[in-house]
Amino acid sequence: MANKKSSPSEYSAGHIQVLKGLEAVRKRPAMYIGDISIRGLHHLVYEVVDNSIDEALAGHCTKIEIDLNKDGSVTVSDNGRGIPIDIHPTEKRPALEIVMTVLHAGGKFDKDSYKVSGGLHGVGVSVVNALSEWCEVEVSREGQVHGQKYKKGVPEGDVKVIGKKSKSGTKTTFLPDKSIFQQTDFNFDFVSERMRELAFLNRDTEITIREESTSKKKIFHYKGGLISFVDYLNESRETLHKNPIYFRGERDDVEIEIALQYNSSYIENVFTYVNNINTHEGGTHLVGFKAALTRTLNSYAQKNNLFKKESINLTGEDVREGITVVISAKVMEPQFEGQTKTKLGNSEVRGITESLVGDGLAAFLEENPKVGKSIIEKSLNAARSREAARKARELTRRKSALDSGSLPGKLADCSSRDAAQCEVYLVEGDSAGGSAKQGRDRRFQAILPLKGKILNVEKARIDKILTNEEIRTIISALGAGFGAEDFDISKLRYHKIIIMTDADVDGSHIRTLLLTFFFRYMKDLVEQGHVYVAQPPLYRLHKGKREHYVYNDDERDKMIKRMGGNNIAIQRYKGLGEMNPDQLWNTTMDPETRTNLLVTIEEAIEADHIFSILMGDNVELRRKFIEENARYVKNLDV
Ligand code: 0RA
Repeated sequence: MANKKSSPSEYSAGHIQVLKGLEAVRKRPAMYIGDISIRGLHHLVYEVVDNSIDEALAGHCTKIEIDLNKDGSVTVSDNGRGIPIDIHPTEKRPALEIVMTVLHAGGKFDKDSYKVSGGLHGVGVSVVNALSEWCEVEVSREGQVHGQKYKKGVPEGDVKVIGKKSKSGTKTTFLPDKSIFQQTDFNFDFVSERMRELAFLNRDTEITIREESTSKKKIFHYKGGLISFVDYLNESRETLHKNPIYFRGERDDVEIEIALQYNSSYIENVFTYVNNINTHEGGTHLVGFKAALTRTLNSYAQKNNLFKKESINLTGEDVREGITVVISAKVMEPQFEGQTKTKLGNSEVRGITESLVGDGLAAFLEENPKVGKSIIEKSLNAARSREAARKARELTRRKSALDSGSLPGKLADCSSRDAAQCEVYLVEGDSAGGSAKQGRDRRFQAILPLKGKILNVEKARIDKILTNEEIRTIISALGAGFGAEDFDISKLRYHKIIIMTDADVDGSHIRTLLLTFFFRYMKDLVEQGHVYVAQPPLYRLHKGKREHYVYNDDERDKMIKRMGGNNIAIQRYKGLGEMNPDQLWNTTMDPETRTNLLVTIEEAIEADHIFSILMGDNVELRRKFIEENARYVKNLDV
């Protein structure tokens, strides 16, 4: 891996350090970017964009452009100040080269600004460089363009002046290394979703994404910031008040921004960020917000006699029913904790958020009594149905359906008790359930056939949801409870939950309903990667002794060519029930050969948006959405 252009005498301790660093990254890429799947691949883009976002946070960049190029490379350009090119005092190399080649060198030049530095982001652009077949960077500063090129992170030459330009900025192009990543095709929609999110969170930044091969282009620029974000999230929902409520405040180098709006659903929809990173596990900003919301609404209701004669105390869950809220904190030195390092730990943020929301909300309620009244009424309804739910739960417990001690009769359990090894198939229909039971490896595979209608949880409140037979069966089979407060993933009886439905309209409907349920009431399950979708084959191609299963029309056509034209018997599976137990095992259930799709909520906002539109009330929006997003909702009956 030596840099051939440097003569041995030019070798310095710095160079050797760089080569060691690059080697470490290329040897263990997952340590730096999470994994080497399509997810890790996309992190490369987000990492580079984050650097431009940092420049925007510092107040020096207003435009970011992302180009997915035809040759598979990606270009990220911004109109910031440009990465400094002056010679680093101790390293004796241009700062630009250090940033591009030394691990974690990125942020050291500009201390007094908010920096992305947690989770998977913030590892530095040198990691992207190390994992790229080639990379080139162009920095425009003080009238000149400076450039440097790299192969697998190693400079091909020095930083050179390569042109003139009056406007400043940084432009980075990289081609991910095919020998590192499982897959190197970027997905326009994935990248778009993250760019949309960043644009909501940074209202002054305009983000453009283009795809050369399809000429697709999107420009995201939301001058309303978090308010636009909440409008977007509630787009398909019936809101209780016209405009989102907005707070912003700053104290001791912590900046907090919050927008919230109630809607008529029963869902608590909370997104929290620190320095633009989604804090999936919450943290002190969320704790402060929740405390202030509960306290302020209770005292407002007391003071204005809105509880009437009822002696009621609204709980946190009551006041958050039907709320959509986005919290964005900017913290100088964030501490990230939790399993996935997405929980804010800084204790000072709690009090700052709590007093901002407390004061701001109290003032808002005084000025908007009508809105105040409707929020309290909504919360009171939640409190009453919480009581009803408690009774329903007790009832079902007594019937022992939700009691972890007894399992549903329909469940064909596996023999292993080691949850980490166990998987449960949620199978559409009794006949497929029967085949699955016969075909499975009963040591670690359990089968739960689902027959009845699964409730649309987007439209029902928890007490109603709990009366649904199929849902109760699922809850008790999984053994970990449900709901934001009660779901306890450590009690989960199977670490893989695999949804196996027919490849038709009904099948995808059931799949969507199940995913919606998991997403809303067992979020950790999805967030921690326990939910999978089985991929049964669509066709069986058969000629003489040869037999092949294929999973889509494309593969079918290719396989027909490979098998040689005519006399091929093509069987199209309309449902899982048409496969015998052996076939089902061989094609769909055998861990050695199957391909399950892991359901992730990397795109949690998109998931919320899709679910709310597909399952919500707004028929016109749904029709439009399906027309525009055929890709997401293929075959979906809604
Ligand atoms: C530190 C200092 C300065 C600029 C940047 C970082 C910077 C980094 C990136 C990464 C992508 N785009 C960027 N744009 C700017 C400027 C210091 C100065 O000019 O005084």
